[in-house]
Amino acid sequence: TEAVPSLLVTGGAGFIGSNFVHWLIDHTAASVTVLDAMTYAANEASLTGLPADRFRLVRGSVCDADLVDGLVADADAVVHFAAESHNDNSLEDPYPFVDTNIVGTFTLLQAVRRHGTRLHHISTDEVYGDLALDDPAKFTPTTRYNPSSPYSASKASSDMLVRAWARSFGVAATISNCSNNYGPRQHVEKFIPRQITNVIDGVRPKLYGAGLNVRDWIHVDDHNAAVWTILEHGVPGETYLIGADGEMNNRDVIAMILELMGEPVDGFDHVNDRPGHDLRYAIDSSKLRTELGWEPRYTSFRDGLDATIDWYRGHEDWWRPIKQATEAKYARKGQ
Ligand code: NAD
Ligand code: TDX
Repeated sequence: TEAVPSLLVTGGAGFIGSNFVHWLIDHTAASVTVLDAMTYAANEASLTGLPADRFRLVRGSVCDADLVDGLVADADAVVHFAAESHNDNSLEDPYPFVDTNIVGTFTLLQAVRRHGTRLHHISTDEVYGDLALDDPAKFTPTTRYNPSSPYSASKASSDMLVRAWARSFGVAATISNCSNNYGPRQHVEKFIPRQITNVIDGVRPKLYGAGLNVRDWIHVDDHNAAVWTILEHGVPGETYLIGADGEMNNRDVIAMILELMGEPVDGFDHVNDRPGHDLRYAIDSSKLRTELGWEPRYTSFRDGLDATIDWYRGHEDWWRPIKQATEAKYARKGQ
């Protein structure tokens, strides 16, 4: 009988990583080790209810070379989600972004190189910079890198390291650049959960600037199904863009949240804009669809958003402990 694959998932206590772990347990036979530094962005409650014989959590940093080497030695493949992920934080204090996103990815690359281990690196569409609102173009795997924020610059750097280790050292690595995710277990610092939990608290949603900025929304389960497809069938050295044709501007997203939650659609506040705020992201995912046969299952953003609102309504115990400190930080910046 074939041995059950053993996966190392970095950053598995965060938003997308924890959903990936649940997805793996539900949809595959894999056993999973999560390596997570349990920063402010992690939530141990995101990993409750997982079977002890298939899952374990190791607390530690992807920058810890000895720890990473030992874990990689025991894994059949590594999926690398760990990162500092919030643009606004990267404008306040960029150091942890350089450390975790760049040095952490370097540390992992050295380990998978030593052990000949398959790696999938999770990245973002923000490495490509932004598009004009009326530009018919979308991001493709050949779009020039042009990051705007310390966060996106650190992710672009990590992608470049992965490409170099694949080409120069033959590391069996794939990369995916995904658009904005939404769904359960996303930190309340992020746009959609911040507004949903504000409305639950009777606080008006907060829109940066005029709010005409467009994001290309994808449900986190669709992202993770694509990651699994790439892990199984992707070609080492290749980059795949993940997106579900979900472009919408921030003002319209807030209006939809308000409407779904039974509030007047104009019941939001304009607050200070983000410095360097990217205008528009848009993903062309045709390579992933054509070559690997992936397709999104959440084709209605409205339905996915409605289900996400239900999740936050039903899991106040998950987000309540982090809500107040998150809002206090925004309040200091007039956001
Ligand atoms: P998140 O902030 O919710 O989770 C990140 C996790 O990484 C946390 O659990 C945190 O504790 C952990 N972590 C941070 N530093 C670490 C370190 N040094 N060592 C080990 N673990 C560490 O982020 P997310 O939204 O789930 O994003 C996950 C990945 O997906 C990131 O690489 C991000 O760049 C990428 N991504 C996110 C989106 C999105 O819309 N959220 C879109 C595209 C790509
Ligand atoms: O309160 C808010 N009001 C608001 O208008 C917040 C928190 C955000 N915004 C705007 C800024 C963006 O245009 O909403 C949009 C989405 O903001 P974020 O949730 O901070 O996401 P973004 O900056 O687009 O980055 C996200 O997608 C790409 C993730 O956080 C990244 O990790 C990922 O790489």
